[in-house]
Amino acid sequence: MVRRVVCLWLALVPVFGAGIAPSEYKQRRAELRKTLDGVMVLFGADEPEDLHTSFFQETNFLYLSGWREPGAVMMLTRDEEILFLPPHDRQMEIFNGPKTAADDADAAERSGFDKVLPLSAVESAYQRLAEKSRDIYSVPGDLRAQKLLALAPLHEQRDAAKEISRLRVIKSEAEIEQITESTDITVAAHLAAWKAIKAGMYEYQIAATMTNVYFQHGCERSAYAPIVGAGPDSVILHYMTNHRRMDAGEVVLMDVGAECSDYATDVTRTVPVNGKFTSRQRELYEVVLGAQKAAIAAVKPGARMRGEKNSLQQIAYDYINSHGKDLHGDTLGKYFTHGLGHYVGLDVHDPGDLTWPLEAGMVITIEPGVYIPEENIGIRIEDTILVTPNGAKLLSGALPREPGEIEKRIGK
Ligand SMILES: [Mn+2]
Repeated sequence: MVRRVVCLWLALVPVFGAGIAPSEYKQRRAELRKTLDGVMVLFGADEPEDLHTSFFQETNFLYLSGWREPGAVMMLTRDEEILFLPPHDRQMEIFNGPKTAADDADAAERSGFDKVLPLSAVESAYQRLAEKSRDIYSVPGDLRAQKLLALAPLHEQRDAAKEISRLRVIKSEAEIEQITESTDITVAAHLAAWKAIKAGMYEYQIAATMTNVYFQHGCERSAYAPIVGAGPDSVILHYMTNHRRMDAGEVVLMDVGAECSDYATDVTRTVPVNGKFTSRQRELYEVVLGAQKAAIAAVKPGARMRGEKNSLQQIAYDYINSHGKDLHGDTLGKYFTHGLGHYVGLDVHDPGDLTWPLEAGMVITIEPGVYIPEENIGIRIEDTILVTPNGAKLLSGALPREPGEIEKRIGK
């Protein structure tokens, strides 16, 4: 009986998107390869030894390959693309399932790479490609890369992650579809939490309500550890303990987002535990909401998140600093203690320079906040937003932000 109920419910949820087509991964590599003055060496993630987590591919490697098996290496030049795979380890495969090796007949077809070689060929291939190369691109701080690079010193070293971020920052249609899906499911998670919230519940119960929604939808993990903080916990920016009882008269800040089909989203709402903001909470809430609206209104191609006079960061700060006061009559700007936003994609904090001018196809968050420990009130409102040719599309816009609308839905 229980099983039937669950199945019925699942039948009502949206069907997963098609994911990223193999041809798109190949096209991404082709775009990147055109820009290279040498060889790029990338190391994929290894099988984790920590049993807390299953295998997840490193995101630059994933972006360029879609390859989901551990221990792989990739080399890219203008003329060549090679994937290196570890040999079969039958003992490991008993535990972790069958894997692909370079000598499997279908290795090239499965990977979409022109050439697939065994891991043992990495050094010789690198020396051959480095000989013809001006620059070597690798991810700074990757020890495996450093060891390999020592085989061909005297080359110009360049940051592979930076080069790849120029591509990653502009999302394709398929990527926008995936982020939209993660966001839709996350909005459903927030709404489920709102319905459940009541005084006396524990923060972890709200976190569990939310993660349950997206795991039931088949999302593979949280895009970041869920943050559910009430009262004094609401002022801690990355509070992840989620272990305190929530009481009437407090606000609860929920910064929770899913990762579905590899793509993240990032959504925060702050609501009253007993369904009604105090007048002080509402006053502060309106300041943060006003700042968010002012910043979102300024989102368009050419605008900048940071680094110039009229940046979105400055617009939000100026709004907060010119509206409302603390208990001592001081302005509120000093309580906005973090950046206004970041790129979102395969990573919740997707790579890219926040001083770059915005372009259509970028996905960002706008998340002003005010945190006043003295009053045990922390308020953050965060939406995931697509930059369009004319402005902004709130991908998480289906989740209410107006305080009156929120009050109508808490605990109901
Ligand atoms: Mn965020």
